[in-house]
Amino acid sequence: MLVAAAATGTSGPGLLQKLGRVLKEKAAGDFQRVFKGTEKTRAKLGVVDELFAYWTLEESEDTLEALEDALISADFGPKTALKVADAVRGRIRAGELKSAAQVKGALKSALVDVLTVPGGDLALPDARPGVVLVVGVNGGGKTTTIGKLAHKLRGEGASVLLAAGDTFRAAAAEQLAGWAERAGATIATASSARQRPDALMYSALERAMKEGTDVLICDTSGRLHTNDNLMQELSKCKRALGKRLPGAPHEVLLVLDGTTGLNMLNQAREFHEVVGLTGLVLTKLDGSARGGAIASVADELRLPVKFVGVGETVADLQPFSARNFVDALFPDV
Ligand SMILES: Nc1nc2c(ncn2[C@@H]2O[C@H](COP(=O)(O)OP(=O)(O)OP(=O)(O)O)[C@@H](O)[C@H]2O)c(=O)[nH]1
Ligand SMILES: [Mg+2]
Repeated sequence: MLVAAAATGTSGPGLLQKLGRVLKEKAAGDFQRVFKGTEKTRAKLGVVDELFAYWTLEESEDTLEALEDALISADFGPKTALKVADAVRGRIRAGELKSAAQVKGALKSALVDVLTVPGGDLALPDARPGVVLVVGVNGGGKTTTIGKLAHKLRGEGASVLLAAGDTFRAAAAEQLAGWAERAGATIATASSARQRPDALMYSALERAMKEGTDVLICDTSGRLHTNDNLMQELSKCKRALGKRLPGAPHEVLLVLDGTTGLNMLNQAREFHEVVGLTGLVLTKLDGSARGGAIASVADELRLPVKFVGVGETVADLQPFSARNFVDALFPDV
């Protein structure tokens, strides 16, 4: 009866804190979706297996250079590619790796290390409401991600309120309302055409607190990270939430379009500087051969990837597992 209990505000303590972990455990068996969703990036990296097929200890330096190039061509970024190649090089020199299979294993674990940043689960506080602010450039997949996430949280018995903070695009609130209906969440929309998004979020949070809602998720308009005014607006939204509830928002998630490639690093840097991100969501991985770029963002900004989007259905939002991601990109043949 968790659903009813949560809806009436009587769910037991700890529900919110557990949600992130529960979502991850449930998705652990969903490797196939991640595998399918990384098809294009994997194809791009197919050359790595060819390199290993001809690997010899004597010529390992050439292979490592070719490996670095292969990672760069799949958008891993020069710094990350070098870091990974160096980690493998160090282990070859230490005499730890003697076969191509061992070198491949070392490559994979170096990548898992790069992609593993502490705090990868959705982190919500013990007391409700947990507040999640979702930001990113235009069309990256923010609203879709919010809908999928709301669906998952409702499935775990949490009550969810969605704040239609995209007051810029006319159809945005309707799109979010569609997701709210499908997910069984409620929605808070602007009280007038002139209401600013920070004011809207402040009052949505007030409502969530009054109604005993477990999780408030705030949508925002897409904006370019180079547009100062719009970035400042985002900062205001964050402040408004914190003013109403100290500590809120508990999560500030940046949605990155998986087809963007390495330019996502600049986006992430700017958004992080202005609003202080707590995590990343990588969407549209299914349509991209450039998924490797996320490794650079995680590595250089030390931000955890929390979810990946590998398709348009609800089940296609997956809690991120570095191990699964790397296994999907470099399957053992
Ligand atoms: N294939 C695929 N499509 C996705 C994924 N996530 C989102 N999309 C699609 O990307 C398009 C844009 O998604 P939205 O959620 O509207 O993006 P947004 O960031 O809210 O866009 P704005 O509000 O205009 O900035 C939609 O057609 C989604 O269905 C994904 O993981 N895979
Ligand atoms: Mg949107």
